[in-house]
Amino acid sequence: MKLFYGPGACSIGIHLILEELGIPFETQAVSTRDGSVHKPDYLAINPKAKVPALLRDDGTVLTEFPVIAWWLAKSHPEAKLIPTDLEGEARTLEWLDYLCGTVHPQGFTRQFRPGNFGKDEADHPRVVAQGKAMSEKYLALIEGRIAGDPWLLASGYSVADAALFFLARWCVGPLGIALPPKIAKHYEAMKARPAVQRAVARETA
Ligand SMILES: N[C@@H](CCC(=O)N[C@@H](CS)C(=O)NCC(=O)O)C(=O)O
Repeated sequence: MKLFYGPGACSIGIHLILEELGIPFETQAVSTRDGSVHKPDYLAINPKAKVPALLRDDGTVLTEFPVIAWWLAKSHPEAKLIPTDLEGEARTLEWLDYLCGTVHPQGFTRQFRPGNFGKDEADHPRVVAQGKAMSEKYLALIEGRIAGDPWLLASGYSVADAALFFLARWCVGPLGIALPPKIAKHYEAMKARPAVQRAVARETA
């Protein structure tokens, strides 16, 4: 298997899940900052021009963070990265969908790529400020719905935690957004996991 990831991008979440599984995998960095995701070589892998993308051992490529996370967890039940009961699985997918499908593209992408939301550069500071306000609102909602301690689900660690990690990492890093207490505790607990440390070290080497 080979993970295509962008240094500093959301794909760190899939990277750390692969590390949690303890299976062999390769990685290839594709920058989201210099336009590499739009070059023909990468479009041949993922025509959506996004990371993460996972090239599987059968030669097929899987895209979309929530689906890759779900597929990896379900393919390796021994790693216990997703609850086995229907309700627990549904709650995991609910988190993944919200974090990757709403919080990331609405609140955070406005701050990283204001040009996606308005062509006029004069509007960009307003778009960034709007994205920050939206992100803070989303974080407050997430804070109130964390069911475990420190993990998102009361049942324990799951692939959903990998999605909250990349969002918190952006807050603490480039965006300078203060984390509410439970999310801050979650972030510290994620950073203490050896699998997370290995993924971060590879991406920042
Ligand atoms: N729906 C995709 C979105 C992934 C996504 O937005 N990835 C960003 C990096 S965090 C990206 O590849 N951006 C490149 C670009 O928009 O040019 C998923 O959930 O995997």
